[in-house]
Amino acid sequence: MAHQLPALPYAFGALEPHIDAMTMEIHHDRHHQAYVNNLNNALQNAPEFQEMELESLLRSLDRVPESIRNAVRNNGGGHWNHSLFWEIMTPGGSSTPTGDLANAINAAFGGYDQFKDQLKAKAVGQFGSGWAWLVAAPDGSVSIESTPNQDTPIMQGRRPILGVDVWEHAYYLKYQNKRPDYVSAWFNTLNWDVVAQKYANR
Ligand code: MN3
Repeated sequence: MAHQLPALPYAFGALEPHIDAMTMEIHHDRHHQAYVNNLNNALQNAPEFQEMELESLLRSLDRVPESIRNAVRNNGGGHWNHSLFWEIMTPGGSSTPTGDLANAINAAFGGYDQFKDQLKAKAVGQFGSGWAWLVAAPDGSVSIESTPNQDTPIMQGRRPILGVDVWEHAYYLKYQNKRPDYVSAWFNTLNWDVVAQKYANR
């Protein structure tokens, strides 16, 4: 079964004014769709990997034929990363972490504001295109990391529960070169209920 673009769980304009409707439409319908299409196209040359679930595929890149490995890495990573990205944003939802996740964030960073500062610094500091992540370890501890391009901590067997896309296509229409302003606004879109669920299921 071919990989498929997940439906956006809210309207393109639902995250205004923080993320504009045109950016959301192009980002989801064109960029994410292209990752899905390119992944499916690449896998046409490797039938034994077509049925593999996406996370398993991303953890098995060393077994993917070299002729399509980069295509699977870039487009499979892009598909996974964006699927998470749409899910953790919402026009509603709780605006700050609660419960066990709040405790883990406080333990790791000293508080929610400090967490935001550190994630923002990581996102702004990522040279060129990539992502910044909050990753949950099996023991419940959390950490911040970044990846270039469409690489994802999933490829190293780790569990990102939140990620911010810092490719220019994610913000350039509204924020132009002002990546820090985009990241600051993006925090207002987060659905901490969904992130907490992912933390619980780590
Ligand atoms: Mn993107």
